[in-house]
Amino acid sequence: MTIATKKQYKSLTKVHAILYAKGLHFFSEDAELHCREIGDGNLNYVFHIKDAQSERSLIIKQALPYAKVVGESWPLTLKRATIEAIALKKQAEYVPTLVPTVYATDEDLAITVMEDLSHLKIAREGLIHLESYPKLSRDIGEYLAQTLFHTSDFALHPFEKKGLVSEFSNPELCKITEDLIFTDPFFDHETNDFEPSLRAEVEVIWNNERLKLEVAKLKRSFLTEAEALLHGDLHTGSIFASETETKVIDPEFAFYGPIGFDIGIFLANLIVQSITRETEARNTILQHIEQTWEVFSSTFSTLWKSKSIESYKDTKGFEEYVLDKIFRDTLGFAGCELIRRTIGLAHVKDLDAIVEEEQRLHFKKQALQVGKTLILKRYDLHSIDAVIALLEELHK
Ligand code: SR1
Ligand code: MG
Repeated sequence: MTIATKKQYKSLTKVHAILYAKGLHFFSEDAELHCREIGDGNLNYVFHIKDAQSERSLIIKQALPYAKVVGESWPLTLKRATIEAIALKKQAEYVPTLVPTVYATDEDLAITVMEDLSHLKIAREGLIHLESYPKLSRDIGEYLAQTLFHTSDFALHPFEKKGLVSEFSNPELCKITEDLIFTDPFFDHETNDFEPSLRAEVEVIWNNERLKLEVAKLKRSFLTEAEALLHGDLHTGSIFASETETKVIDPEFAFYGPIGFDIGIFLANLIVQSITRETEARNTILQHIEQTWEVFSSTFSTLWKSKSIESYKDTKGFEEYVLDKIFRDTLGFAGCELIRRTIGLAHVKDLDAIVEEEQRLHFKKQALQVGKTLILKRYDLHSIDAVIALLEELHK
């Protein structure tokens, strides 16, 4: 009789990672494997393993039992490795070319073994260095429409959809978002982090009851609206890109939430880029912002017409109502992301790496301003063009 025993979790070193890779039988027996730890995110180890001779390579990603960005004092569930792996597999059903292939998973060690994408660059890094990603917004618009439509009630039998809602229950990672995006930045909370020169602007936010009411509504949507399987953390650091390829990685925050959340997070990170750029380079980003929404909404609409199982799909006005709700949510969530990336715990390099202080503070103030406007005016901005006009206005 074989009794399956749980392996004891321990965090990998580079030597362990090589031994682990050898056990996968992905490389030949005599391969001489080289390993680099390349994780630059907030939460995990990422080992890049390569056989120099055959050029074969793979990634071993391991979740740590705490948040790397803070340290061991912030314990974090290892279940997020499983969530990430099952989310990648689910997304691959709809957008196989836009996500990395998962080769193996190991729940006890919180490991996901996957395709090596190191020939690509993290989009945030590339964008900061003004690299051009002509496919980025088309691919992300497509990714958003396909993954969000196909995992929603518009495409799935209610039993299947509710099964997925429960499979993707991710309370601890959701709590991070609830705190870091929707709560802490709007109060004088210890996790916040901002330059003393921004205090006046920050206090205006903390004292703005109208703004806080709108953020409370958005937080409530995030907490209660299980519309579709979200990536949950779709910022430009969760995307690998080149001129010809786009791959969305890192869905450890995946759960069932409001459709506009993924779109809003992505657009907010593009907006940060647009704020920091000069005219011509800025236009490229504004086009990406416009195109993301256009590709998302037109693809979602095509899927609605061709694949929706909803009895009311042909009822006049219903599709428009759904897309309009997604658009308003998108703007509101984008606003929250802009504010938290500027004054909350987890910042972005696009702003923080600007050495010249006056310039950096100027851009940060603009990010806060746009964030507030998107939240407060989300019912007055009637199209993505209105959002672009708002961003252009900043530079007049
Ligand atoms: C403690 S985790 C901080 C942030 O990093 C992740 O990428 C998420 O965006 C989270 O809010
Ligand atoms: Mg991440």
